[in-house]
Amino acid sequence: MANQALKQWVDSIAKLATPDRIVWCNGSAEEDLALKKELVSAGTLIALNEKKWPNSFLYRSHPNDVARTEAQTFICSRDKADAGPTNNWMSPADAETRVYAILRQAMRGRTMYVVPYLMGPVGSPCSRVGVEITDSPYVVISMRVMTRMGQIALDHLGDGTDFVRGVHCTADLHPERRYICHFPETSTILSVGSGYGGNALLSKKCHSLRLASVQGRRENWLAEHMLILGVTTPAGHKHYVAAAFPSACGKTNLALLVSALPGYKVETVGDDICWLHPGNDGRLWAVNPEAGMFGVAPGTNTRSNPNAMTSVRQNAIFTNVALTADGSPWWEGLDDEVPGRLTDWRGLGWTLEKGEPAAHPNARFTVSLRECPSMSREMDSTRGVPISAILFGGRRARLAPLVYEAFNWDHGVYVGATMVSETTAAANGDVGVPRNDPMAMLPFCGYNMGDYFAHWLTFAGPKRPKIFHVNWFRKDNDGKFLWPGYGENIRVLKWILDRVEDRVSAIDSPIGRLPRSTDIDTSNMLMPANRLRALLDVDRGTWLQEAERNGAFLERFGDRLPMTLRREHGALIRRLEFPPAA
Ligand code: SAT
Ligand code: MN
Repeated sequence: MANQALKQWVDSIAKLATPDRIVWCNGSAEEDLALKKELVSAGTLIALNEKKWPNSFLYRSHPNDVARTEAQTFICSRDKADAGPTNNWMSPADAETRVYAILRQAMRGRTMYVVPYLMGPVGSPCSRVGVEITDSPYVVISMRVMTRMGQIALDHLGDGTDFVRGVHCTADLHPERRYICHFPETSTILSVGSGYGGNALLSKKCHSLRLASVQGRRENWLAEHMLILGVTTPAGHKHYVAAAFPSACGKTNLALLVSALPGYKVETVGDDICWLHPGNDGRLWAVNPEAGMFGVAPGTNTRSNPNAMTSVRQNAIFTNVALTADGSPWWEGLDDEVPGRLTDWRGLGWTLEKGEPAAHPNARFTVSLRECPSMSREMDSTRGVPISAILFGGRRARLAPLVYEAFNWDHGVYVGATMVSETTAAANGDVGVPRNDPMAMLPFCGYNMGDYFAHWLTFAGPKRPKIFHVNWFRKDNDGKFLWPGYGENIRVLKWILDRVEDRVSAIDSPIGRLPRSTDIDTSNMLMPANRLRALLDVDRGTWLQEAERNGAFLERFGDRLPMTLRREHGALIRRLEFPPAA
């Protein structure tokens, strides 16, 4: 082992956690296979029907450990004000004391895996190295899918000292002894007491969003909770779009979209995380730091997301889905027919009469993007892809129209900063409650979000992407979705790209620029004119209430809230109160 800084750090953690064995992971197929065999014989992993689902496995997490736990997630900056009002904060010393107490001898009798990983394309100046120490072999096999893992990362690091240090220990999984702590000043993560998703795969939210957002602020780039997709138009023009939606709001579905409009082709660069760098040409360039998808299973099927279904046909790891008698994975919304008998996500017998879902609502599939038919070759591009449009959006049963365009960059940042979405099963807590989730980064921004908004505002410039807000989730008075979503969302992307190419005009409204209803291509779909009007409707009264509520949210940032956003807020209220005569 050549890298002394890495070796010393691993030694220090080994001294603390006292594992029986230390394994340095190289990321090879043999290593992966051996781990899976071990996990299967221990009963931790269930091999699925080899004929139907080759090299695929089911993993069940502890029933109290099924989603990110935001209440136990901490930013441990030296100064509390740097974590800001939307993060939980703990002092670095306090966090170390608490977590070290749990880590002490916690790996006795266990194996400690050292997992080097690279976030971003091989050879890219944007890419970053992390090393995760973990006692969970499930984490190791997942990291191999989600990142470029092993020797590749050590090669990138060389004898450098600039790498994110992540320690993960399953410990006793007791929710009261669960801590996900981030130390932005030392690029360190300490995560104990959870083996699930974003709590345990430290490359994902902990490194690529919380720590990377801090690093991006220092180095003039942005780490965002965004998918990246490419669209080729019938005229052969290629555009890239980045879109921020909260967890479990359809990022993977949009990223893997199969166009319902002939002539449009969508390719996938990323489905969750995007690192945006300003290029010398004035444009913003995006790389996907990840290599795999950790997608929500329930609701995924051959109609809603055919590319995801093809992706998971082999080499997939399923977590907390149900199991059929023939060893296939199953989840709500997979097909119209519900099997009479299943084994549910906890491993218990299940029948429909139980009245409970068989798969956990936050059940996931983990699969390499290389399995995805729509994967873009640009995923490995060292400079990334140039972004033409940024989309913000959430789940809004009411209020937000299908799509609108921000007037300019500053207004777009305001639109992102005042995003609201109904909560989902991706995090512990109530589901369906509207909450402010700026840029879909509320749970993932590693510093004061007031400073984060200011950082966003510095990216204004003539060649920057246009900013839009979309909402696929608007409902009518009977609670039925007004918009079909999924592959039909290309119709909204079409309008967005027409705006980018200056091919279509828009109508100014108080909240932004709206499409004329005739400019949304509804060919070959059932879309009565009154439903489209309802989808594009802006009700000034409810928007004023919304603005008031957003004003209170923004005030939480006090003097860290940029003046520009205060001004945008005031301007929105004036436009709503005194709309220009039509
Ligand atoms: O559990 S994860 O944070 O990885 C998934 C999500 O919530 O987006
Ligand atoms: Mn996510």
